[in-house]
This record gives sequence, C-alpha cells and structure tokens, in this order.
Amino acid sequence: MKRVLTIQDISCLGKCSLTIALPVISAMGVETVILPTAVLSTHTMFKNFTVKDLSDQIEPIKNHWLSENVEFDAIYTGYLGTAEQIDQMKELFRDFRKDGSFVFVDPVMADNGKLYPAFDMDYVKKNAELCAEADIIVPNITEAAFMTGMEYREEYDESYIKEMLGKLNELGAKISVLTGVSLSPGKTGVMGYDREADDYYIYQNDRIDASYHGTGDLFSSSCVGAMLRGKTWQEAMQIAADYTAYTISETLKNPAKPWYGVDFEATLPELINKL
Ligand code: PXL
Repeated sequence: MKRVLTIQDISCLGKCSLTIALPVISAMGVETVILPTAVLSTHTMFKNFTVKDLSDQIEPIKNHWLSENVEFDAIYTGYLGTAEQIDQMKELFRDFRKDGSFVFVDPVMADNGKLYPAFDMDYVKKNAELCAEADIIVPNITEAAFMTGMEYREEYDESYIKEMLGKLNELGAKISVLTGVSLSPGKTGVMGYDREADDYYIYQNDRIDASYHGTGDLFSSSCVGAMLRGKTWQEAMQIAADYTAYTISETLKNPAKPWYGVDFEATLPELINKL
C-alpha cells in the first residue's frame, strides 16, 4: 500500500483540509499520515474562529519520523498557517524526498480574486517559493494571479490561461495545473502543462452554479489518491474533477442545505469505483 504524508490545518468543524484529506485518501486505499499545522475551531469562513498554531510541533514530529526511517510515496501540502511554516515545508520536502516519490502542492490562500483573511503578500511570495520545490502544483486562477503577478480576470480565454501556465511553469514545478478554469459557457474544469512532455491537458465538465468551501481540498485529495493508485496525472485530474462536480451536485439535493461544506461522505463509493 502506498503511503502519503499530508500537511494542512485541522478545522474541527467545516469539512476542509485534513478533515477531507484523511477520510478521502484513506478510503481510496492509501495510507494517510497527517501533520497538522494548526487547530482551528472551524474554517475561516465562520466568524470568531479560534486558532492554535502548531509550528513548534513540526520539527520534533519530523525528527521522530526520521529516527524511525519513515518513508513516503508522496507529500501533499494544502492550507498552511504562516510564512515560517512554508520554510519548514521546504526543509521537510528535502528530508523525505526519495526516488519515485512526488511532491504535490496546493497553494491554498485565495479565491474569487481575494486572499483569505489570514494571508498577505509575504505569504504569496513564500507560496511561490514552495511551488518551485514541487513536482505538481494546483493553484486556482486567483492564487496563480497573485503568484505570477498577472491580472486576475473573471472573463478570459485560452490564451490568458496558457500565459498563466507559462508563468507558473517558470516558478519551477514540473507540472502546473490551473483549477476552476472555464473555457466555454456552462463548463468548468482544469488546464495543465507538463514541462518534460511539453504537453497541455484540458478537462472540462458541466459547471454547477454553486460554490462550497472545501471543494478545492476535495479535488486535490482525490487527485493525490488517484495518482498513488497508479493513475497518470491527467487521469487523476479527470477523476478528481468529476468526483468534485458530482459531490457538489449531490450536496445541492440535500434538503438541510449545508453551507459550510459538501456531503463528500455520501459520494465516496462513486470515487472508489473509478479506481
Ligand atoms: O479549504 C481551504 C481552507 C483550509 N483550511 C482553512 C480555511 C480554508 C479556506 O478558507 O479557512 C482553515
């Protein structure tokens, strides 16, 4: 069985980051080791959330694993709390990289043209540096605009996305994937560029007019899980995009109308069937 290390916060209530990555990747048949960067009472879309930063735990936990000779087939980072933690991640990648493993960075920090409440431009710069250390990065258009210095646009065409992928590629990762890319009316999906193969990949499915917190984490987690189950990055993107869209559409049918997260628990069998 493959083993992944995922490093993100625990938002106790709210279904995002580790409360998505751990159940989803485990259910996909991949051993999922977690390193929590902070504990929050809820994700940051709730008011008055509490935060306990766990930066001081990263080094001792890492050193314990090194002394136990633990190895990982992949490392996947999501929402990190502080710019200092990003420096800690760079070191951790170097400590645990091995032949055949990959580093997957989702530079979670912004959406819809805006940075999340906890972040500033220093954090953006650090995230761009972290992307340089990755094999595969999956920013949304907002995050990519911040990291590349390109203008954020809601209306765009393929040439804007290609230019953005070119600038992301210059950051240094082998594969750059933009998420939330809509290349025709009523559609949404991803567009990626693989530098070694000099190859673009586009996958679009029907756009569902609803936005939920944690769907980016659902996409990244299912993508990492699929890659570790032997899928190519392109196959993994398709599986993850379909699973995320299906989960949003199922959540919309829930009469309780959850606002803070999607009902991914109900759709996991669909994901597992795709492996
Ligand atoms: O889904 C990304 C995410 C993860 N963790 C926390 C968040 C967010 C998005 O806002 O607030 C704490």
